[in-house]
Amino acid sequence: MNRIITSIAAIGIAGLTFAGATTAQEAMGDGAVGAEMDIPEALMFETVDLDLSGDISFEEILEVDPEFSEQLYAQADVDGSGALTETEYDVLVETGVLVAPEMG
Ligand SMILES: [Ca+2]
Repeated sequence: MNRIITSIAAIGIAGLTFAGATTAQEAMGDGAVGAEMDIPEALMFETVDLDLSGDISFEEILEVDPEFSEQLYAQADVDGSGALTETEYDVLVETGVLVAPEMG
């Protein structure tokens, strides 16, 4: 239970960053689907789920960010299943906790 509370706190903090990004996107006047963020292809669930298992393993996260901490992964895994569902993974992306690797 304690882990879930910690997780919610972490997402709350990251959410502050997310709110800023949303505002910036609105400022661009894109007018696109409100719920969808402009997620780089490298961070899209379908891209990261390398083995097409339908969830994101810690190893798959490391392919995106080799420095990603196991602790953060455990916090993102809200139901403690050991893998991230698309919903759990999206939280990491939308809060900016997981960022795309630098290109080039
Ligand atoms: Ca997978």
